[in-house]
Amino acid sequence: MSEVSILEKLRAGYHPKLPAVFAENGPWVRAATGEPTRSVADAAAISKLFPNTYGLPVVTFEPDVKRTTTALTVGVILSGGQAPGGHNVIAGILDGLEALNPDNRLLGFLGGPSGLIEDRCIRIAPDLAALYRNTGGFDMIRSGRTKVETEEQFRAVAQTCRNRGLNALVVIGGDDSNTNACLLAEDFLQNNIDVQVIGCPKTIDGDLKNAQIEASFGFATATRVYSELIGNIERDANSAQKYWHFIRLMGRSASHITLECALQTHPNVAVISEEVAAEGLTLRELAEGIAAVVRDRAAAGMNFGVVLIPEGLIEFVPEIKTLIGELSDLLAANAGLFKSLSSTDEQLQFINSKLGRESSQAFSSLPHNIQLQLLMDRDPHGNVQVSRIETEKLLVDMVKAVLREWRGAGTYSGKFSAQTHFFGYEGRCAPPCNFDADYCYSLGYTAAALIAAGKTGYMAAVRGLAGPAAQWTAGGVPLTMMMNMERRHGEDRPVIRKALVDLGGKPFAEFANRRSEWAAGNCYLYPGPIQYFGASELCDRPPLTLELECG
Ligand code: FBP
Repeated sequence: MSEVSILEKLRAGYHPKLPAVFAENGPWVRAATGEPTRSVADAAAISKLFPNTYGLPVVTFEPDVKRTTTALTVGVILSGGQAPGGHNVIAGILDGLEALNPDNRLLGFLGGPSGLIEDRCIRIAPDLAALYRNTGGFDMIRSGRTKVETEEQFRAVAQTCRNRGLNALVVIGGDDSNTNACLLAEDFLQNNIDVQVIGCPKTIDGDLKNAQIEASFGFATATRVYSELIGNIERDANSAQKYWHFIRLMGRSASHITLECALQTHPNVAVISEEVAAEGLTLRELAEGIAAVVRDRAAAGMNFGVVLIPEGLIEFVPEIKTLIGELSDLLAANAGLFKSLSSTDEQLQFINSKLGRESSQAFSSLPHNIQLQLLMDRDPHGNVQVSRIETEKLLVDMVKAVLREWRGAGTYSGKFSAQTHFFGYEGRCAPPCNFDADYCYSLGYTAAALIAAGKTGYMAAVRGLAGPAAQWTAGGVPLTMMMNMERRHGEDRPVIRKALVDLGGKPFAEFANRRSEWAAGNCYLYPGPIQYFGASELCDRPPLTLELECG
């Protein structure tokens, strides 16, 4: 990193804000504990699988006296997709550990969990961290999606911990990576390996949240980047008045990103997958709903508009959800045979011969490219890779078909010319906004304090996020508390439950109240780029959905 931009140079001097308990006491805090906890569901199965880490109490930090702690070696990994602020989590861990004891050492394992399995790491010293403070990306130690799964991999990780003399490991990741962190914590306790495991909630998708974890980091920055781009496109649409823009937004299964961006930009249509599932809409009904907005705007002389589509939409359309479930089980059970089929035609034939009647019909109704996209490899955690399914193109084609029918029937006479976009990677490595820079640094500091308190099997938790950082509180939430059983790779497995958009919650209610006005008019909002310097109301604001959720 020889040359840096002016923004990076100035931004390096930003001092992230910490919750008062740390701002006033440094990492010398006392862990106050509450009652034993239960998993969000499937308590019997989860408690059996996690006999040592199940039922731990929630931890809240309170001020304590300064004391000397023994020197520790701590490892850290970044796991899964990039999210703005990861480097600040590492900086927070480093500064927390340094303050506790200058002899503490932090090791960064390279390329995610595989770095841990293969024992590849670097020392993260203050001069290295200085190059990455307040920057986006995960390039300091990179990331990866390998899952620690087999007995051999668990033993390899244990061996790495021994080789490096680790006392603790921090896993910075999403729901699947933190599930893995919990499995590691349990495995270490079962095998008398004295290594604590702490998780940190990362993902732009915003789906790693619950009653205790208010937000995952990265969501605030990524949605600001997408909202800037959407606002720019809205202004272009309103200037040229000739295109409908169909914009697919990253976010995996949940529609949190789409909902947040809709609240920030007021598009004409925003599809929320969770609502599609709740109403049991078919793809055809969904297309008809969008086409109706196109038709009504055309009747008012507006042959243009903006539609937001969540990346994971297709998984929520009931007939496609059943199909995806069947496909995933089929592909898991016949992986070798499927791979040996040399042409895509043979693969499609094989799949069609194995699917049940309804799924086979749903599969046949899809265009060829979408069929192939649904057959692509699942990620190491068994998820369909929805970022590779071009739902925005599918919807444009379906809306076109509906409008063609309506034109034939004499109920539509407008023009429909569509542009498609996919925003995802554009936002994942943006320099963190103040909210993420502060939140991430606080999470890292909290992880260091949890390690000093001797905790394992916990996720670092910083709360009160809708208020100013000085009023935030810090502590830890047992990872088992967030778990339930889900079907993955054809088997029931313990996983941290993903948070979907709550259709009874305030953010969705706000959107539902306003959407017909946005559909009919041009109520576009242009949020512009993230501001790193200037008025607090511009720079420090948390996401709108978080403000609405936390009052
Ligand atoms: P995680 O934070 O859950 O790892 O995923 C973030 C994400 O950006 C998703 O929104 C998206 O579907 C996926 O990663 C894309 O994966 P990849 O980086 O492998 O293309």
